[in-house]
Amino acid sequence: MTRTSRVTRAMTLALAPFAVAGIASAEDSSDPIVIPIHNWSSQIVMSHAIGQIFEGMGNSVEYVSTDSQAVYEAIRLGDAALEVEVWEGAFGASFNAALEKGGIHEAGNHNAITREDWWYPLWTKEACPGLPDWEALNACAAVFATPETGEKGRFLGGPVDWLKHDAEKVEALEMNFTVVNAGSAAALWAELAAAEKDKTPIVIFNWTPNFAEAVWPGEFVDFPKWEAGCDTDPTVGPHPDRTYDCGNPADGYLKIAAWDGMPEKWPAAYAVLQKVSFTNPQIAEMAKLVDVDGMEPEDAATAWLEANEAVWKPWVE
Ligand code: TMO
Repeated sequence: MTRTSRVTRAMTLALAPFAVAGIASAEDSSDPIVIPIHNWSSQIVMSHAIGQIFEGMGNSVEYVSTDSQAVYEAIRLGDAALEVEVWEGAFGASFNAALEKGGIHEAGNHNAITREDWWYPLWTKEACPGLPDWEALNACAAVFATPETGEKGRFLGGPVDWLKHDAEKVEALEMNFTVVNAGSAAALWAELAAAEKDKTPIVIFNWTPNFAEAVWPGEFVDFPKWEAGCDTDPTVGPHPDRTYDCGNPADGYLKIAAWDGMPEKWPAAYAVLQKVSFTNPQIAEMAKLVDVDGMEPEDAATAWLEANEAVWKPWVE
């Protein structure tokens, strides 16, 4: 940016105090608000719900399919405007790295508690009664063995971009398991449904809030408790010389992130975004509309907004 344009910009800001304060005179840019879409249902439905609220205010919105880790760099650079679901377990590290570089900030925090980790449906406990303890799971590894994993137990992880470091965890805790990554969230539910038919023991990656908890009662595996730095600092966690020797946060946050340029470019939409806050049951319901009821995410978002006006209308008024 040249010196002249920097001065012009500063003057524009000085002359437009109302715009800066977010009062009615602030006009949102007609450029589309780019909302990134990932590969699990609640995020897709929530993105469309918030996008449809913005469209109802007269904004234009563009949905772009984006890698769920790279998105924080994209937002920092202004290529995407916001992220509606920053899960602490999966994305805390990428979000923090982007925060440190600058250009992105926390715009809100859902009234939700999240957990993402190894999980099993309750019938699995019959074959491995010491669950949910991780050492009991490890002692039962043979129960989860498949031709694909030989003598080792099979752990079905999520798509690789969720970057759960399951293989690192297996190594750090010396577990008798092999990690197999599912190609999609839908592949996790398909395997779970298949295992349910004859109550085959199975351990997969799962999370809450999610529709799955209403369909398949189950439990998360209890690993050594997450402590900040367990993923980066070998001294943190039970093994003083290893990283990833711990579980994921059991009471993780779910935040909303935004590009630093958003408040100035789309002040009205940003003011709404700051008020957005969904609860565990609301988020689980958004996923259910797609994963159980089979709706398209756009239609699920519209249906959710129609059924829940009392939740979101006050954010817009
Ligand atoms: C990122 N996820 C919510 C699927 O764990």
